[in-house]
Amino acid sequence: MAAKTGVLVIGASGQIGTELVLALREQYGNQNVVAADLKTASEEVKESGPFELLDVMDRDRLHQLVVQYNVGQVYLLAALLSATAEQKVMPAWNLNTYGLFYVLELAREGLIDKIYWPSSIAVFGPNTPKLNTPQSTIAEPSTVYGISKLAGERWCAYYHKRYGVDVRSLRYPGLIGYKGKPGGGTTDYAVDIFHKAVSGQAYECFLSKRTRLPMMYMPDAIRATMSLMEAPEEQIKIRSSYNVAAFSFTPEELAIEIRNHIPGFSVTYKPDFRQEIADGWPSSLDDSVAAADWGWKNEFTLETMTSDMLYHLSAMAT
Ligand code: NAD
Ligand code: AKB
Repeated sequence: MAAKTGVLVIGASGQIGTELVLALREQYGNQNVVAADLKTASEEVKESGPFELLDVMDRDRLHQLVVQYNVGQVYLLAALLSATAEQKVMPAWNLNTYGLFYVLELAREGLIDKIYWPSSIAVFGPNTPKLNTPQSTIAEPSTVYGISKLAGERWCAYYHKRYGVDVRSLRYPGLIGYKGKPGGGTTDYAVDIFHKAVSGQAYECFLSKRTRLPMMYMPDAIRATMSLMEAPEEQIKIRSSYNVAAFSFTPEELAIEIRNHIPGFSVTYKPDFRQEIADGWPSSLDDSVAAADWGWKNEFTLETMTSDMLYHLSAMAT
């Protein structure tokens, strides 16, 4: 049987998809990587290869696209993130878990070969050790988003063990990038703050100044995702989801770092409901298992991420 060369990215118009589609197209060829989403994609994504409207909850349409494009790999990014999910509890649970089920079922039926599905630091909760959170530890999430991600992790491990499905996953920390806007998460402040800084405006932060969270720059997140997916199967020993880390900071530390480039930049703090979500998450992660299994190592630091973000956003503004 001919190899399945198609790659389908579901949720391609979001913060990660906007960048991941372009990286996958470089790797696998523009015409082989199909971007799909409920909403239209960036011009760069639409102009560089195929784009299809898709509601992942529509199983017939999902099946049709997989056959039409000879899809071997699916990257399932469609989800409702932590802050939005607290406002839309049942829709979030349904999308975040059934969307995954439908894709896992395609693999169980032999229609696709490999799945990438992101989990999150949100699987941890207030009882988890906060510093250097281990790969395996107490995970008692208190948000609908975290509960849905933890359930998803367990289903990934189950489908791998029971049916041999090649599903791979990372627990992303908060992701920071300049191409796509964040979509309703608790770590969104760390992107919004850059947009305000570059446009010469003050920023009102919805988390307190001393809330320390793990974060990662998007180029590292894309590299981690693609390395995980390309690693030989025998190296992938964790089939729930791998901790991956880069750096941690508080809003105050990020503001100080931005001020090294834009001295007059001002930030005020007005915590809202997202503070409680952030308070339940780790401050830093131990990613030594990912390092040992498939060679993960971040490249960007807080300092290099900040100067790169400011460079690109300033260039885009002129
Ligand atoms: P996002 O909200 O920016 O993008 C999600 C995309 O999914 C959107 O374009 C949306 O239109 C699409 N979508 C929603 N419902 C859909 C449906 N029914 N069918 C098809 N598409 C649908 O999210 P993101 O930041 O790009 O995150 C992608 C994945 O990574 C999610 O699973 C998220 O939980 C996970 N993650 C993200 C971060 C982060 O910091 N961005 C951190 C941890 C985990
Ligand atoms: C969110 O804040 O919801 C996401 C995440 C860490 O999963 N960025």
